[in-house]
Amino acid sequence: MLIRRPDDISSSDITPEAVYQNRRAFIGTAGALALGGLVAPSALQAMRFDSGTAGAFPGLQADDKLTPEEDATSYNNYYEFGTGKDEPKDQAKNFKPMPWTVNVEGLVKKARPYSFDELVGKLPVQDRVYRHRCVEAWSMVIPWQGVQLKDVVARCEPLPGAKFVEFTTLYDPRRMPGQARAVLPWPYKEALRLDEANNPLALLATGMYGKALPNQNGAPLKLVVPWKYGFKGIKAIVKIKFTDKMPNTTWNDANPSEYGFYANVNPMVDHPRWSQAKERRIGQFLKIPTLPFNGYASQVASMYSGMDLRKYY
Ligand SMILES: Nc1nc2c(c(=O)[nH]1)N[C@H]1C(S)=C(S)[C@@H](COP(=O)(O)O)O[C@H]1N2
Ligand SMILES: [Mo]
Repeated sequence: MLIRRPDDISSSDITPEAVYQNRRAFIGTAGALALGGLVAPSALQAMRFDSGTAGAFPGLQADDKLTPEEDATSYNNYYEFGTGKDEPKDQAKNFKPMPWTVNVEGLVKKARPYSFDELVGKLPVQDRVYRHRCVEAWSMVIPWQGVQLKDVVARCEPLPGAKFVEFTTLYDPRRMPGQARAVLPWPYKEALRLDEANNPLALLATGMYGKALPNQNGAPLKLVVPWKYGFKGIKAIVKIKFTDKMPNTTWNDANPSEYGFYANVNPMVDHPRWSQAKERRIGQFLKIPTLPFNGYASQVASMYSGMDLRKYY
């Protein structure tokens, strides 16, 4: 017998049942938190906020709820530790992120290695609750801690000719077992235009949910650019290089017709194999509409004015 659903809900709006059943257990406390109008202090007490109001989190929508920490730390994309969503948590559990060195290279005043502390230490710590939209059409809402990328850029002292910033993940198959398989061209690389890197929304995250960044989320340093698809958010960064030419990026190299350099969230431009008009919010039942620039249009759209966003996807 058919199970009847309200007529106004089409089946494509409904999260596949197995996924829903899997997630149900975690929806409880944190999932019930509404972040639109106010931030419930109890569940976020471990966090420090910029100004203590939800207004500090532009881009959040009235219905957005914080994703349960358990979901954000157990449903991951991190192919260096396996291609299954549940694999990074397990396969990265013995990874030692410290000590950590980041090589700053290219068009900078002085190219040199920076220790983790030299790179991000003593910069103002940011607490930001951001929407996170994976190109695979699922999404989360995550409280990050980190530093503004623009502060790190300034610390690196780029030369006037620098127009792009390229980021590279650690390549060490002994520490990252997924790199033994050629599922991607290693090491993972990502890049931004310099003006994108200097946008106040862009972070280098060092923590989430008030704790140090878990290994499976990219410890000790992960890029967070909330108006772009999740694959731009490169994990375990060991190199930052300033260039005058648009760098190659891993997903674009692997499949240029499916993954562009810009990767701005855009419900109007479908992935060749699926629609990007809606998203499955992890932990929620009904799919929700995807927003231009993931809800951050008023902060970022001007950087792309005059560009054809179908061509520069
Ligand atoms: N080095 C590296 N970074 C990566 C990935 C990866 O496989 N390797 N996956 C990307 C993708 S597709 C997404 S959606 C996000 C997931 O980040 P999260 O696990 O913190 O949510 O990381 C991105 N950064
Ligand atoms: Mo993703």
